[in-house]
Amino acid sequence: MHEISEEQRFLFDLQGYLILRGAIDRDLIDALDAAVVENEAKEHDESWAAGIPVVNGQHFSKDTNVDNQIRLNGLPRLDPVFDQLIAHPSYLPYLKEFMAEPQLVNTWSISKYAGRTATGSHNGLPTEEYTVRDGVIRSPMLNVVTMLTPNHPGDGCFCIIPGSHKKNLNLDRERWGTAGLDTPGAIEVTGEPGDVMLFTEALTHAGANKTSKRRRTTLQYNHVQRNRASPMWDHHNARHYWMPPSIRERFTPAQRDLTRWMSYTLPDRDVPGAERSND
Ligand SMILES: O=C(O)CCC(=O)C(=O)O
Repeated sequence: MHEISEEQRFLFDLQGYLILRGAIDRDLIDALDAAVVENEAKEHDESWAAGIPVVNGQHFSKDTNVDNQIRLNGLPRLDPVFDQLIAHPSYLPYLKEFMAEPQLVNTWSISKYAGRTATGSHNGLPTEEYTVRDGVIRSPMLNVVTMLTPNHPGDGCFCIIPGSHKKNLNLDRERWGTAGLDTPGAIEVTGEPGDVMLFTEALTHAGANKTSKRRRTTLQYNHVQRNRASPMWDHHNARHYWMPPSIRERFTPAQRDLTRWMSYTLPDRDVPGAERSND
């Protein structure tokens, strides 16, 4: 198992991210990139997800509702080549070091084309949930970004505020929400195909303004700590968690709200890509 150095632990805690240069082999990067290009060019049958409450324009397998950008969601459903990044040995030791027991949640690609403007600053994890106790770093949500194309200045790179996972004040959203690199403290994360950035989701991040013409693509593989994925620690009871619509329809609005994740599941539907699991 790869040993995480003292400097890397220090830097991850100080900055909220680490960059692993040349982490993924070029052959795999090329295969992943080809799969993104192929899936961006294809029409996807989205009917399997119809009727799930949060499924709207932003949450399709292929999301084109933002100008000059294509986002693909749920990558292993789209092509088995994407499986190869799951638990990739170049970064798995870091997930274990900073999360203890990581579990993969969403996977998505983002390709930006000429004219894509800066995206909104956000963090997926409240800052108080990033902790260091007795020398142990814990980020219950940790995202891994793999660069498939050059991410050079002006390509619409990831834009982050180093150290913001420990910030005590918020910037005014109206004024700075989509200010990209003009946001106080923001820097652009640049690199080459095969470079990986891993960051605590408590870190404030966004996309910088794109001024170049070429396509820029990254893959995001997001992870949560096992305790956030409760069926993992309560596996002996997990089968009892979900209640079908026939039971939930008798619930009050407050009861339905408290169990609304149950509406987001696909209990008896076919999911595209699943047939490949028997290959
Ligand atoms: O690549 C970008 O524009 C940033 C993407 C981002 O913030 C995200 O996927 O959460």
